Parts: sequence; C-alpha cells; structure tokens
Amino acid sequence: MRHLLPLWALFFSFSLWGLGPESIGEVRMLSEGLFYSVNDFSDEWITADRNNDGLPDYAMAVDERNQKTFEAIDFNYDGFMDDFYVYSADVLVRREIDQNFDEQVDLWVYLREGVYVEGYERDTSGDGRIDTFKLYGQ
Ligand SMILES: [Ca+2]
Ligand SMILES: [Ca+2]
Ligand SMILES: [Ca+2]
Repeated sequence: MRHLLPLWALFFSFSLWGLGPESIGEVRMLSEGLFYSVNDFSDEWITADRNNDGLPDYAMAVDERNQKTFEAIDFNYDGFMDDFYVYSADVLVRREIDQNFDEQVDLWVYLREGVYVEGYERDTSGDGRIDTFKLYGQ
C-alpha cells in the first residue's frame, strides 16, 4: 500500500496541471523537446520513413532507462509532425495534436494510466490560446 501513495500524489498533481477553467486563454506551446519539422529530429531519435519519400514521418525517443518519452507522427506526410505522444515512465500521459496541419497544436488530450481520457483542451479559433476544455469523471 505505501508504494501507492507517491504514485497517486503524482497523478493528482498532474491532473491539476493545466487542465481546467484556469487554462482558458492560456497560450500552450508544443511540449519542450518536441519539434514540428521532421528535419529537427536528431540522431538520438529513432525514426521511420513509412511512405519512402526520404523524409522521416515517425520519431520516437527513449530515456537513459530505455523508457519511452516521446513519439511524433507526420500523419499527412507534409514534413511537419502533427500527432505527438508524451510519456512519463513509459506510460502515455498526453497527446498533442495539430488537427488542421498548420504547425500549431490545437488539441491536448490528457490520459490517466495510459488509457483513460481524463479530459482535453482545444484551441478552436487557431490563435494558439485554449478556448475549450472538458474534464471527465470529476
Ligand atoms: Ca516519409
Ligand atoms: Ca504533418
Ligand atoms: Ca493546428
């Protein structure tokens, strides 16, 4: 039981971070360590070229313990990543998605235990500021 406590504390503090009414109007940038241009991903990333056009369209990073930290996908093969996966200790905690391919994330989906959607934030007007959010199960 005592091993559960710090873990829960972590989830609790995470769920409070940036998801809720206080995030409305906030400018939310792509998470640090991630890039839009597929050319910005260094050799430290594991990359793949799924459509064989010579440009990477998938990238994955792991930490020194070999746990996944990031994944990025160029869904429409335009040379800019548009679907980003952020992991904490190998568990998916957030997706950052550029739905209209303008190199600006407009949907942030927050997950609990890697699978449960805790809520999301959206920038529907395209000004880089959050204008919509939804929280589930609270
Ligand atoms: Ca490619
Ligand atoms: Ca793209
Ligand atoms: Ca966008």
